Amino acid sequence: MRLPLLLCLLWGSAAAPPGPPWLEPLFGRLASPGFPEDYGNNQEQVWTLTAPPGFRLRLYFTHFHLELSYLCEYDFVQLSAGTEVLARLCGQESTDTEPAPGNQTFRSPGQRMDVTFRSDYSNEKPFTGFEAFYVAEGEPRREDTAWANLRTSIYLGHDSPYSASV
Ligand SMILES: [Ca+2]
Repeated sequence: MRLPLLLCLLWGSAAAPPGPPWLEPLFGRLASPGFPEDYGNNQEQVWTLTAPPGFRLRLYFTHFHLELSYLCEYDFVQLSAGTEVLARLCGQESTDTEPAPGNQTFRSPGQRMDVTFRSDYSNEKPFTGFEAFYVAEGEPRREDTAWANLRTSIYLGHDSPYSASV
């Protein structure tokens, strides 16, 4: 009597979905404090975004209006992955030394992206800050690899060792 019951329990546990589901949101919105109102002085906010394993993050801005300063020293939005700085943005439109995001899309090199907003102690005039959206997307490199493998096997044709079993 005991053995069938044990087998049933084992079967039940094997059929259960492996591991907990991913708890981080797959998309979301970020905005400067008080948006769409002007942001205050001496603000600092950090968002740590994490995509599920095998995914990375794509982020784009729908609004960007920060104080412009040389090399974005005063107010900025910085995108980073750990210690790697991906972009430091300020102003409203890009200059030679200060990038603004415009219609650019930013991608994290891995699962993680940190977004930092900072404002210094003063503003020449009111600035409305920023609004951005992010989404986790599949790692394109894996698709590239799969496609490359497929092309290789097609190219090899009858000489391919894989075609022998077909
Ligand atoms: Ca400022």
